[in-house]
Amino acid sequence: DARYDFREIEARWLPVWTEKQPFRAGNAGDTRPTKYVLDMFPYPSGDLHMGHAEAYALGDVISRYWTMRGFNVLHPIGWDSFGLPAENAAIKRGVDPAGWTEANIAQQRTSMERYACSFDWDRVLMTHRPEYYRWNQWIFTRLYDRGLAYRKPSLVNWCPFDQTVLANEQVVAGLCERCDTPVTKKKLTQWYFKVTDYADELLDDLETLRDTWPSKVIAMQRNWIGRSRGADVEFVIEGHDQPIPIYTTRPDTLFGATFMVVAVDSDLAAELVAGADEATQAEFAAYAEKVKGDTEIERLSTERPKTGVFLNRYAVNPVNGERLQIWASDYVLADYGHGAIMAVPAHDQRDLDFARAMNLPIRTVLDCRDEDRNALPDPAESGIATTGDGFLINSGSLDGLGKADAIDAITARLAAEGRGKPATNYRLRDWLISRQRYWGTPIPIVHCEACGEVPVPDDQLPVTLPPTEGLDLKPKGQSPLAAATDWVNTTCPKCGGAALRDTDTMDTFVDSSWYFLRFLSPGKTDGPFDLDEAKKWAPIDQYVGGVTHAILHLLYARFFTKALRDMGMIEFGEPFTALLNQGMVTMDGSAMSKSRGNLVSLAAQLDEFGVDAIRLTMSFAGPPEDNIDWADVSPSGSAKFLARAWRVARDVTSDVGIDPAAGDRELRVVTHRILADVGGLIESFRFNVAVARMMELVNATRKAIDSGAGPADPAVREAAEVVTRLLSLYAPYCAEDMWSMLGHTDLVALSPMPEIDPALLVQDTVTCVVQVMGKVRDRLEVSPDATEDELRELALASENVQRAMDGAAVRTVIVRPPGLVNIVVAK
Ligand code: ANZ
Ligand code: ZN
Repeated sequence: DARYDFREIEARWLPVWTEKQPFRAGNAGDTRPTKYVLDMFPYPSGDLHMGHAEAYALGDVISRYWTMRGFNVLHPIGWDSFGLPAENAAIKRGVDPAGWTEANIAQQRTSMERYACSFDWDRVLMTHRPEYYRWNQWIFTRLYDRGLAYRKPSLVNWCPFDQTVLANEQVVAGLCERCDTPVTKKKLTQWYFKVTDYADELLDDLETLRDTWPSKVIAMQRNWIGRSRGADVEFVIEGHDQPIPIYTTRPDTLFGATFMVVAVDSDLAAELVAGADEATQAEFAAYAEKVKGDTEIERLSTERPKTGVFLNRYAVNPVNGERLQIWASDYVLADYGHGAIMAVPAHDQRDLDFARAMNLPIRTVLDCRDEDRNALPDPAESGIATTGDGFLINSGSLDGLGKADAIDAITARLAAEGRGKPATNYRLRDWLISRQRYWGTPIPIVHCEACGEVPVPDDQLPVTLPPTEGLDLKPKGQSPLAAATDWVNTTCPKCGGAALRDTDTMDTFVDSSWYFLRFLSPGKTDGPFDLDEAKKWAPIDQYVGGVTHAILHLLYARFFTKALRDMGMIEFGEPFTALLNQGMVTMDGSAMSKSRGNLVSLAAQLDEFGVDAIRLTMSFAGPPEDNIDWADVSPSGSAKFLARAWRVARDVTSDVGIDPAAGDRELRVVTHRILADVGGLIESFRFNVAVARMMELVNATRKAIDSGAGPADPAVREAAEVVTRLLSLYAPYCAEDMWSMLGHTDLVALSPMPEIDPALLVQDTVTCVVQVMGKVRDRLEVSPDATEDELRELALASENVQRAMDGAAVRTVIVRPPGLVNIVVAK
């Protein structure tokens, strides 16, 4: 007998797929409904790893499923091939980033083909190629024209020893991650995209994704945008002509404001301290220096002991005329709201910590209660601010109002007096896209002394990267492109005079913000994407990828989509209709990494167990969003199951195309029920449960062959074919081989899912459990549609029930059709 040999099977089918390219999306004449299934494209930083293997296994189940369900599926792949890994490899090993990148891409592509990814290989794109990044530049100029791309000076983290700009993640406790030098700030003029123009829409549209995106991701997006509604209130400052505004979400607590705090690094603090005595100025300067390198997270932490300096200046509380000390501290941020707050220690924990540390007054202005309506302890004594709802006290004419009413009342009063107004703030900041690095898209702007910033005209795009020869790629606060003098020196597109190219490159998140549109017409030379193709395919029906991209990538892609819509290029405002985030593949509970030494090589796993067993293991390990601990799974168990399924196909002896209706009805019922269930399971991403159902079907078919209807029964063939088709979603090599053993000459991957026979799904009877006083006394086979009355009668007529009741009178009968009757008797 033939034996299951995955190596032989892989060697047989891979060339067939390579030749036939079965997953090309249908072209213009195709009348099938469309589905766009997209896996997040990889960085070509090495060969594929276990994480890719998981993501692509899951994306493939979805994509192959819709193909078999009769959809015209678009399932493309490309490479996010600009960015640091290539540049770092270039610096470390002196190789050319382009060559390094292309070699990795070639290797990853070979691995993807081996892994049987159902990609449309005619649509491959790579973001480092000028034919792609040309359109980044084109879109940049459109954003620029609309005021959505602009330049402004900003502070960046700077390591004075390495002479390099550091990302926030590279600053650890204020020190450079590499050399432990204290990090300072440096002012650089940089390019931004104005994401904040879309803040409300980015937030409000999340509502439309509520049923199709993980709620965790929606919450993360919501927090990142961080819309906050409250009021601006103006405080008069003694010895300062202009009143200063503060932002508060709690204008109801104004009577409890007992001091003010300004951000230590704000212009306002500098201005106020300039009018103070010398000792204060010195103390302030020392304090400002001390907290300079700290991150926003550290500054806002409630755990951190409060520090600050009294500025020897005073403000006036607008509602009661009280004199308030003004302090400078790091727990107030310079770039949120107005960089200044009114401090209400009784009802804000950080203000309370600060007041207790500095011995400042604390006044409770809300009477807050627990669930039992007991008054909460006084914050001044307990050290715990009362932040909940309550009734106003110590607040003059507002006393007795609830929190919400008080917020409205006081905001209206301040507005009427011209001393305040409703205000909204966002945590979201504009997107800093400038990178002082080589391996990215050059910013298509020319700086001309006469004309200023001039966008490069379309017919001069792409602005290609200069060759690396002679350039020092090491990060140094100025782009390596600045040293490419022949490249930098150019003529102004407007006046024809001498001008300089912008030397920054774009953040690689720009590349991934619209690549899903480029897949629609990857070869297009007169525009970024074809508008009709976009109408046909987009938005993406199903996006699959890691939760690591749950904030920035998705937010930026959503921003691009809205901006492109406002340019009239597409008609939708959300790029990803549905999102699936797969978990991570870990080892002994921790993330795999080279430095931990717990890296499992995908290639080695594929060699040992075969592609199908690894793919199946990835899907069967658990719900897709959970992490897979590779120490806990069993690829050899998967391989055994595949061998068992394969032998079922091998053993079928009936011919193709015979009528299964003539066969074993019991097996047919099992087959059609499982077929019906698996569809729903896959559409709800319960891939592992679907595998379990397939295992059941393999077992039932095996049993029918060995000790039931026999290998020639038409129902056995039907069952084996259903197994093969379902299995092809997970284990395409094995399934293709089974399909051919079953006598078919087409590819199972392209064969339609069989029709479900509804007659076989009808359940003839269900079991109704009958209890007397909660004890099971009988089980009745009843119609699934039996009514309450019918069930009551049947139950009371049962002999077993009568015996158990032993002549007692019936008190009540509780009926839950069709499964349960409980009889309560009088005792
Ligand atoms: C008085 C008050 C009383 C506040 C109270 C809260 C509770 P979100 O929700 O994040 O918008 N705040 C304002 N500007 C700030 C800044 N630049 N840095 C740090 N904190 C700042 O928070 C708004 C609240 O955070 C504001 O409302 C203000 O404190 C503080 F019982 O004002 B509140
Ligand atoms: Zn000019």
